[in-house]
Amino acid sequence: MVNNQSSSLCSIHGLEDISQENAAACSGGTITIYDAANLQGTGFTFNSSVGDLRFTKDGNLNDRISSVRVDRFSEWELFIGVGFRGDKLTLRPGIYNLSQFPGGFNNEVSSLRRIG
Ligand SMILES: [Ca+2]
Repeated sequence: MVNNQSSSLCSIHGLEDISQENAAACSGGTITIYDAANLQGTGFTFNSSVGDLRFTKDGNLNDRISSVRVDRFSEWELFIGVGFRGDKLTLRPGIYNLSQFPGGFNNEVSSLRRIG
């Protein structure tokens, strides 16, 4: 799990004792998903595709995502169904509340695919 403190860790040069997950976040390419709007609640970070959010290293995250942060150097697709099925949302780097998009993505996303 990577929280908001990871962005400040990234700016500390010469810091070697950071976790593997923080290192991934610092190098870019991650998505962090939150179960509340405005990047609130608990954040869970991934650097590769997740085909089924019911079963992740952090437990069942299915149909819970309300906001996301897409890190630099990456692009992600969020799907309503598991296995990259159903309606999808394509997100470039930035922060988003899923309620801002039409199609009912809030609390419905079930898989994540990294496409860039
Ligand atoms: Ca779903």
